[in-house]
Amino acid sequence: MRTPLIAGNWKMNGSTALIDAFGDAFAAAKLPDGVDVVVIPPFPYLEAARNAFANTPLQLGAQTLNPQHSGAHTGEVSGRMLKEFDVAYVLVGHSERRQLYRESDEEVFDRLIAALEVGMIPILCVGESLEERDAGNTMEVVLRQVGYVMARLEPVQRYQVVVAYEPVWAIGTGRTATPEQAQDVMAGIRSYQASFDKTLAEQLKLLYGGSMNANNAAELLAQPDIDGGLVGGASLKTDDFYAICQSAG
Ligand code: G2H
Repeated sequence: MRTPLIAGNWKMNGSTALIDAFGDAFAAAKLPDGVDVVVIPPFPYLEAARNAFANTPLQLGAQTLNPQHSGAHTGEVSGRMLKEFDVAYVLVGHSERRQLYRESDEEVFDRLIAALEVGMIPILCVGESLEERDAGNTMEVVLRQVGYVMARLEPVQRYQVVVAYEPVWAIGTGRTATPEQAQDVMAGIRSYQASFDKTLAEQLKLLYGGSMNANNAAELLAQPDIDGGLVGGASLKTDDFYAICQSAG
């Protein structure tokens, strides 16, 4: 019912050589039917990626966007620009953006709206810190982040958002949430969405992120409320990323 989605967030990593390696590997690769696969490289590689991925099933994503479509914002990139490079997805609210660049829920919402305005699919990232988990506040934190956005969207816009649950303590640490821990939070997000609309809750695509790799992906993706993965470190190797995509089939 919900199409699996695997997205590789390269963060501030990669090179034109890696773009070419992915183009070559995925041109030859057979992906499972009905699995959407997105590569999210840094901005400077988007044009090279668009060309290298032309004969592959890989779609393109971006790691952030400015809430404005143009203007005096030195160093920033707008959704309108990203659309010119066939960028279909964009991350908003990644914990690294929230922490390192102090992005508030309000800014995350503004970026998400900018993505919707240009027809890109926003991947809204949410997740709790270790302190918040240890204090028993995981669901409260996650639902505050999801709810801030969802409560402000028009009903039809809620269908255009993908949500990625990424426990902050599992990001880049090699420490993955257990499938049960991830499933519990995903089920909580889905049932929260049902408070808006039951059909929305059934259709909402939920990704797990946080040290997903070729060894743990199958077990995570087998959970009933996990529809895909947002993969960081393991998305920088063609073999590992391909194996994760296979697990989603
Ligand atoms: C979480 C994830 C990708 P990693 O940030 O967004 O990264 O898989 O390296 O934990």
